[in-house]
Amino acid sequence: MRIAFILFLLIAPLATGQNYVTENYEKTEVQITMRDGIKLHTTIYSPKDKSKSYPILMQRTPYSSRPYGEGQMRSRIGPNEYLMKDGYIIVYQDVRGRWMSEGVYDNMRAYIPNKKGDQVDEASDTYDTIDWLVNNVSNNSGKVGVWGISYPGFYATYSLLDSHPALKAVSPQACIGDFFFDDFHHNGAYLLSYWRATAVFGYEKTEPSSTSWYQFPDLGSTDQYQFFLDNGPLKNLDKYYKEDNVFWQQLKDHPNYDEFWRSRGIIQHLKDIKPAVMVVGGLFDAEDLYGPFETYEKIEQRSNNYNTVVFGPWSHGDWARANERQAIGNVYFGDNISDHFQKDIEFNFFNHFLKGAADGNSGLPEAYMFDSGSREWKTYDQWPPAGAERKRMYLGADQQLALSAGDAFQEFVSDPAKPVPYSEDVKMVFTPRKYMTDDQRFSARRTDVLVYETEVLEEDLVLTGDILTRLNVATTGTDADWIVKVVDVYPPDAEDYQETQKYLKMGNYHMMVRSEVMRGRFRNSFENPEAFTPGQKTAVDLKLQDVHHTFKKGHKLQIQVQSTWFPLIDLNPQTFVPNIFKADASDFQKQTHQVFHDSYVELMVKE
Ligand code: PG9
Repeated sequence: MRIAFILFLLIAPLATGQNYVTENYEKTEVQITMRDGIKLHTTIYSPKDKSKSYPILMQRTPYSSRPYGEGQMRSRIGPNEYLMKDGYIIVYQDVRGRWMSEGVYDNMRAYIPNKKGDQVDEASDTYDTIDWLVNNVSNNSGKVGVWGISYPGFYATYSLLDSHPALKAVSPQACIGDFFFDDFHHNGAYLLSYWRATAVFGYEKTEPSSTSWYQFPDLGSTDQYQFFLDNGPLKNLDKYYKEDNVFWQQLKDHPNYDEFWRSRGIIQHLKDIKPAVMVVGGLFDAEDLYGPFETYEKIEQRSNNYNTVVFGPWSHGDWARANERQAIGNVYFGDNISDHFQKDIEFNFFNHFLKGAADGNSGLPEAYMFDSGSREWKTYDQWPPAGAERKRMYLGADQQLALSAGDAFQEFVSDPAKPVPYSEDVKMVFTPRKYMTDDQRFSARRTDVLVYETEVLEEDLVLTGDILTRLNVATTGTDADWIVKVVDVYPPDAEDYQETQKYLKMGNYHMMVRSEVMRGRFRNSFENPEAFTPGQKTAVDLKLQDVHHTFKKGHKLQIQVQSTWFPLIDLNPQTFVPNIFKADASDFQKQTHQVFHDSYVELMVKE
């Protein structure tokens, strides 16, 4: 009896959502013809109540326009239940070249400014789709919103370019900004942990398809660390892709930030935006963190439209799920945080601009930011908030964060044969999603990780905004990666949560707050990599994405520096080669690295 009841509780929300849609919406599927004649498969859910008109909410996706229950991953239809029940026309579209749509797919298709004749990109496809919808879908109010998470978030951002006049509100969420800084690379280091995901975009379908046409390689291992360590250089991985995976080939052929990647970045085009925008992201989003922060910031700098930002204590896409307790790994943040977002933030944003006065006064703040240390929402009229001052802390001797520079250095041996794991529990994953709050004690105790920390804080230290790092380093080699981690060291008597595994207690927990890598060859230019001169002191600058975190009294702020982070990122041979994707095993050399005590982090401290 008890099992059945539990199962009902688990399925009920889904069923409710599905039953509500079935009872109150009707579904049609159409092929909308683009200006170049290509037809895009579009699914339309319209309220059965035809006595009213409704705005349109659309998502364009490479992951199929079919919702949950028809073999797809979505747990429900629409951006959230509150909007569904308030009454919207919900539209999903397979983007060009994916699933049931015609045409040729182009991964992160480059935007074409000033398009001529039947030149097309995702902006023109969005424009042509919206034009058809407002002129052909019954009971539509003539106002359109677009939303999307992750890759659909990229298409949401894209809808802002050459936008249709009916497009009034857009919410890019965990939106990819640029594949050289989101998802597959971080500052030029390749995300090896994403390697299996290249299959999703690596193969062309031969005809419209309602079933996936690509296959994931069978690696025969659940231990991602050991699998990739045993496989050695990246070029040894080719054998796992049965036929040539186009995207994997592109990754190998374009190791630098060349025109192939630059042309596909969308951030550069974000100016003179007209629709209202609400950018949403997760402070612990391991896939797309660069994209949402950069999207909000560049729109804020170069447009006068209504532009707001929301960041919660979420991993990738958590805010769209109905999870009661919000926790990431061992760290618990609170209850009903996603529900609050859906009901009080996302609902108000779209209803204001698609059903209300559509002026700039949505009642929402400019920045709705969760503090991942004090575990509470805070709102600001700008981001980063006023009153935040840059404070410099030096990576000093004796594992201390110092207020003045030292003149010596600390050194460590970096061995590609025994790299620092990126987590204590490195399973074979599709993409890494849950490591960003993991306990960092395991790495702090390794001899190839340098540690610097404050004394026990005598009062709260509130960090907001980005963290700029200047590493002054030297190496016996000619290439190296530099990873910086910002860690909140809990006091010995910190409280435990139900998420805490039975063997792990939160006393002295080293919570990772932010982390980033700079592939040293790109320190001066992402387009033109440069070798290090052995033994020569060299500056490496590294920006860590924004944080919003109170290091509470009794905690310590800790910085960790290391040169391997495996297999989150691939191994740097530590000898300069033209293309690491084509390096030989003999190129991978143990080297000794030095970090000088005039290196520093610059934190934005909010008084
Ligand atoms: N940005 C996410 C992703 C991209 C490519 C491969 C795997 C994941 C996403 O769209 O979910």
